[in-house]
Amino acid sequence: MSITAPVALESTVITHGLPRPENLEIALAMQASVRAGGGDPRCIAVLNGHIRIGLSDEELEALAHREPVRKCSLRDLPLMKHSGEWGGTTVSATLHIAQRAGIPVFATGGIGGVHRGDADDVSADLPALAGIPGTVVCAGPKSILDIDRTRERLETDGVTVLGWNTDTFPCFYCRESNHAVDKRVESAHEVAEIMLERDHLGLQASLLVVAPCPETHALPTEEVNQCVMEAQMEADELGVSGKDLTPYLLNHLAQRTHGRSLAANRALLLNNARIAAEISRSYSILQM
Ligand code: PSU
Ligand code: MN
Repeated sequence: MSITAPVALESTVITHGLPRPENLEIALAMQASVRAGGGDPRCIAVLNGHIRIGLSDEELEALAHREPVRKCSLRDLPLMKHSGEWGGTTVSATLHIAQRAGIPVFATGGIGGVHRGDADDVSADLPALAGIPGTVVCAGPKSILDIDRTRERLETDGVTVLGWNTDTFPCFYCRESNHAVDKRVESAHEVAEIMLERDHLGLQASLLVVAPCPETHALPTEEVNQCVMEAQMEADELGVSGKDLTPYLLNHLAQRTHGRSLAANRALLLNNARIAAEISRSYSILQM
C-alpha cells in the first residue's frame, strides 16, 4: 500500500525572507528535500488572490520573482480574494491553511516570536501555534528575536516543544540557547506517537519540533547577537517596524555575515523539510 506523507511549506520565506535569486533555488531544494525524506511537498501561497496548496516548479518560479507580493499573515488572508493580490503566507497563515486541508506536518525555517526592540511586537505565529493543532518543524525562533520572552510565551500558550536530538532550545542560526525543550526526541516515530496522543487528548495547540541548524553551517551565538544588536538599532533609527522588521533584520544579517547567515538559513530549511517528511510518513503509518 502506498503511503501519503504530505508536508506543508510556507512561502513568506521565499517572497520576503530570502534574497533573489537564492530564494528560488532554496524553494526548489526544499521541495527536493521533502521528497528525499519520502514526503509530498505542498508549498502554500496566494496566487492571483487564490489560496493554493501545492505549487508547480513554474509557479514557484513566478512567485519567487513576483513584485509586488504581500507578506500574508492570518489577518491578510481574507483580503486577498477581492484584491487578486499575490501573497507569501507566513507561519500563521500557512498553519491555518494546512490544518484545514488535512496536512498534518509543516516545515519552516524559524518561527516568529517576541521582538527584542519592542516587546509589544509579537508575531502572529505565536497565537496561531497556540490555537491550531498542527506539527511545525523549525530551527527554533529566529535569532533576531527575544528568545527568553518567546520561550516563555510558548510555555504559557501550551505549545509542546520537542527537541530533535537535542535537550536545548535552538534559535535559528545558533544551535543553542539558555533554554530547555520539553522533551528530547530521537526519531520521527516518537514524534508521530506524540501527535496521536495530542489528537486523542483533543489539545488545541501545535507541537513544535525544534531541530538545530546543521553544525556545518551554524553561527556562533556571540557573533549573531552582536550583529542583531546593530541591526535592531539601525531599524529603530530608520523607524522600520511592523511586518517589514523581520525581513529587514534578516537581510541586514546576511550582509553583515557576508552571506554566512544565508547559508545557515538554507541548511536549516533543507534539514527541517527532510525531518518533516519523515514525521509525516511515520504519522501516516501509525494511522494505518
Ligand atoms: N523562516 C525563515 N525565514 C522567514 C520566515 C521563516 O527561515 O522569513 C518567515 C515566516 O513566514 C514567519 C515570518 O511566519 O518570517 C515571521 O514574520 P513576523 O516576525 O513579521 O511575524
Ligand atoms: Mn511583528
